[in-house]
Amino acid sequence: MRVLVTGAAGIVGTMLRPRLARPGRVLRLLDLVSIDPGPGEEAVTADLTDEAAVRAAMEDVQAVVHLGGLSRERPWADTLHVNVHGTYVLLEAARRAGVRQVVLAGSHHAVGFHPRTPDAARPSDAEAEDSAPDYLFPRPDTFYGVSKVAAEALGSLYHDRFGMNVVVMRLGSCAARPVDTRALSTWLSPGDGARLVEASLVAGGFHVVWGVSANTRRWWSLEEGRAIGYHPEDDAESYASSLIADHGEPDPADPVHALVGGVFCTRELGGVW
Ligand code: 15L
Repeated sequence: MRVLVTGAAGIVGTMLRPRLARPGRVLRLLDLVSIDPGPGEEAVTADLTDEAAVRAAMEDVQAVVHLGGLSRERPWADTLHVNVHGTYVLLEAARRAGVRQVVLAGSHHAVGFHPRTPDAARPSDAEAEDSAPDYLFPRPDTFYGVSKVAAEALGSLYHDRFGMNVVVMRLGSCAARPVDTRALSTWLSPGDGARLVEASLVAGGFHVVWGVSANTRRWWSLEEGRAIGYHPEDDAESYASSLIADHGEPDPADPVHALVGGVFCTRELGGVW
């Protein structure tokens, strides 16, 4: 099986690359910057918005993990071109090549303006601690968040039109370790990121799942993730005492903690930060 991984040299791609290696699986690593391929890997240097290059990269591919694109806020034109058009180019190339399985890196910033507890009187998840349900309606916090809503919409369209199996991961804070007290709730460990991609690579249908570890303090549902076979093993709580000693207890009234998108909700729209 050959899996095309876009954005393979990025932060998430670099963490996932060794964890997605399997006997009998070839990872075709695509990025703007050149990559030195190891055993079981192939490298393609290409721009995601270059239709001919992406079509060529799709040859003999059975599945795609799309991590490429801008991962933070940028001016509208850049976000539209790279994230929205780039995702269209990727899905269209996948369709033409007959690829049936696509995993898209979405983001919680697609729903960033939702408050942490949308409606306390109406528990929206079977688990009390998960106050943000799966399939939360889009409420982006940035142009970046809008582009991730568009990725969800494009994934849904290609599923309904062409029967492609698509999972969009609403990724939290994917890093080697949680870097601040917010991430005690939003952290996605590299190991759990790989577990989520593996589950997504065999899921049928169209799904939007939260990309979050089994954090004690999480407030995002794991129900849909579990339904596709994602069983996270890590918990940011093991970093809680040192992070709280350094930064203090999280203040639930602070927008950083009160809104799903945290600081993305308050920083300059379309700025470079
Ligand atoms: C994201 O979606 C970004 O890609 C990443 O840079 C982080 O800022 C993350 O969200 C987060 O909010 O923790």
